[in-house]
Order: sequence, then C-alpha cells, then structure tokens
Amino acid sequence: EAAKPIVPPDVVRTRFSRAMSDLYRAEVPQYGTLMELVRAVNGDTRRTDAALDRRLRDNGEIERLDLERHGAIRVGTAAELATLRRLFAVMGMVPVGYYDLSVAGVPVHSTAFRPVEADSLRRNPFRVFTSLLRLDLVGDEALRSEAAGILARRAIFTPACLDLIDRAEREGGLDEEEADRFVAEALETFRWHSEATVSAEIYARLRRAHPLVADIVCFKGPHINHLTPRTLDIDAVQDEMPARGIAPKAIIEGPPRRRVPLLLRQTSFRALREPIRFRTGDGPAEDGTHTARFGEIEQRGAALTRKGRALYDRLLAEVRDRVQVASDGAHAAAYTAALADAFRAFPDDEDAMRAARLAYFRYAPTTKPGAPPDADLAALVASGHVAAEPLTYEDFLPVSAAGIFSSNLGDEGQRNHAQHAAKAAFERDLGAEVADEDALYAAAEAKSVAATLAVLAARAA
Ligand code: OOG
Ligand code: NI
Repeated sequence: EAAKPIVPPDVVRTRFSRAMSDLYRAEVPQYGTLMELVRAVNGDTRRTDAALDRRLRDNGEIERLDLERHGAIRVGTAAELATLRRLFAVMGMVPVGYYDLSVAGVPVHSTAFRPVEADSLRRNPFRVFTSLLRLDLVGDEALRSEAAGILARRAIFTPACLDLIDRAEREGGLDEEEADRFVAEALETFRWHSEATVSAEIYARLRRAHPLVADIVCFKGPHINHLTPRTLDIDAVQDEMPARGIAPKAIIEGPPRRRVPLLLRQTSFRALREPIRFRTGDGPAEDGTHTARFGEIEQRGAALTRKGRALYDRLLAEVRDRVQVASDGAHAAAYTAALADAFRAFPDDEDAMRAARLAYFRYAPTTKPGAPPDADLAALVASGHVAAEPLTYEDFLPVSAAGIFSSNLGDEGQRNHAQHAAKAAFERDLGAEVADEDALYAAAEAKSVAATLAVLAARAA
C-alpha cells in the first residue's frame, strides 16, 4: 500500500490555531477588538523602529507575528492530561517545562505544549499552557472525592477526535481530509459550554474550596480561558486599551520596559461574567454566572540563561517584597518605579548581556569577508564577522505573573505562598517527561554557533 500523503504537523498546528482564534473571537468579542489593537500597534512599532523591523524580517518572524498567540486550559484528571499530550503531538507540540502554581496559591501544576524546533517555531509558535488540578491540595476530603467522582464521569474528547489521534499515531500522521476533521473535532474540547454538569449547590461548595476547582470540575470540557496575541510594544497597547473599551490590570506583569526586552511582559483584562445553567433533578433549570475567561496580551523578549534568570528572579522578588500592588490597583505607580529601579542592576545592552552570559543568543555569519581563522566567537562578533541577537523566550512566567492567573479568580492582590512542587507526579500523569526549557535554548544557541563557525571555515578554505 502506498504511504498516505501526510499533512505536516506544523500545518495542522497553524490550521488549529486559526480555528481556535476564530472560535474565541466569536465567543469573546473583546478578543477581536484586542487583536485589531495589537495589529495596529505592531504596524506602528515596525514603522518607527527600523532596526527591530529589519531583524524581524531577516529572521522570517514577520510571518509568525500575526499568527502568534498562546492559549490556556485546565484539566481535571491524569487521563485527560495524557490524552491532551497525544492530541498536541499531532500538531507538533510537546510538553516543555514544569510550573508549580501552588506557590501562587493555585491548586494546579502545569506545562506548556509548544513546538521546539527552530523552523517550527518560525512557522508558528502556537503554545497552550496546560494545567492539571491538584485535588491533593484541597483540604476537605469529602469534597475531594465528590470532585473526583464528577470528573470520572465526563468525556472531554469526542470519539472521532480520539479515533483520529489513534490514526495519526498508527500511520505517522493525517492526510488532508483527516487533518481538517481533526481540527474540527479537537476544537470541540476547547469550546465553551454554558451548561454546568453539577447543581448550583455543588458548584458553590467547589468554588469555596478554590474558584479554580469549580472552573475545572463543573463543566463538560476544559474551555480555553484566554488566547493571547503577541505585541511588539505592550506599553502602547496597555495605554490604548481604555479607549477601545477594555479595562486592563493596573500593572504590566514581569520585567520592566527596557531597550532590550527580557523574557515576557503580560497584561490582562478581567474575565467575562457569563450566564450558565446548573443541573437540577426534575425541577426547573437554575441560572447562574461564571467568570472563567479573560483577555491577555504579551510582549516577548530575550531568553535568559540560568544565571540571567536567577538575577531576574532575585530582582523581581526584591521589588515584590518592597511593594505589593493591591487588588484595586493601589501602589501601582510605586511598584512600577521600584521595578525600574531594581532592574538597573541588570545590564540593558545586548553586548553586555552576552559578555556576562545573561541571555542566550543566535549567531550567524555576516557578509564581511576576511574573518581571522583563529579568532574566538566574541572576537568575531566584535570584528563584525558574526552577528548575534538574543533568542526569543518561548515559555511562560505564570508565577512571577501570578496576577494573570488570579485575574479571573475574584479580587486577589499579589501574594506569596508555600511551595508544593510535584514534578514526578505530574510527569507520571502526563505519561512523559517534560522537556527542560533551559536545555532547549542552550542547544539552539550551540547549533547556531556550530553552523556559523562551519560557514566561516568553509569560506576560509
Ligand atoms: C493559565 C495562566 C498562565 C500565562 O500567560 O502565564 C498563562 C491559566 O489561567 O489557566 O497563561
Ligand atoms: Ni496566558
């Protein structure tokens, strides 16, 4: 039998991320408004920052810019998580990183499904931050077993979706028709269901344990709770949001504004209050509301080495010890000032960051001829024979941006909580190990160094 023509996973991912974006725009109109604003600001930024524009074009990042977004979902059981891993694998997305959200007082732990190869990231870096409920962090034992029972009775994947995942695994991929069907079926898992699977009374009890517990347990599926476009200038978007009828959080989470952007800066706006319908025995349906879904934007910057990340974490912790933003936004200005002040200790210059090994870089030969054969990499960059630029951070900072996570949980200001990491249990439930993000950046940098030196050696020969 002839091998069937396979749609590349990168293509399936792009189709899926477009379909998801269309779905979310239909479900959450403010997302459409936000996308328009981000597109306008990105256009302005490219016009006023010629160097940035050139870099984006040289790297083929222009194409990914309008496609680029991440989403987030939360599931309730190991089986749901393990099946999601197989579903995302069909689209070339693998679990990267382990995030312990218990430090932010949230009873989940998480990973990010995303592409990892440079070419795949360039084509479409769509990511889904995926959290698993930790019932072990819910104190009330009766409630815990009730929640487990509710979760055990639901099926979040359509039979056709499960069948197509099997088929992709068995046959090494999906053909055209299967790929389109897969996108449509997979989308069913992520859409919003306004019918709760429980009564108002159970919902209220789960909500009292933690709002996220109710969000995860009480519905037919793990509705996508936000979809985040990437902007080139988050301050400009934040400033412009009120004029478009969107009320952002008081501060932008993450590092301060800098000449060389670091890691990830994010801001969000409040979840919609959506009408839902509770289950009742034989009586009339009971109406209620639920806030699950919110909007978010982000700006991505340099991926930091362990050393750079340690410095970032230390500086941010200093600021958060000194100033806490209240839930009503009080102290926001003091926080922003303290942040800018603290980060003076972090070099804001690509050469200095590279010399101090604070960030990962991608190296490439320039067109300048006559590279001295015995020069080291730093000398070749200094002499203009090799160009270096920071690798983009492709991952998440949910703990330092805990405000994002709690923005839909009602009024919670910034807080710090005890740590209960359980990575081994998470990987057991996932059915696989998570990739180490630091190792991925180090490997990407090393690969670019080897390729650069090979080109220079070939030129010299
Ligand atoms: C996920 C929050 C994490 C981000 O951008 O840090 C996240 C959630 O609320 O489920 O999306
Ligand atoms: Ni997010």
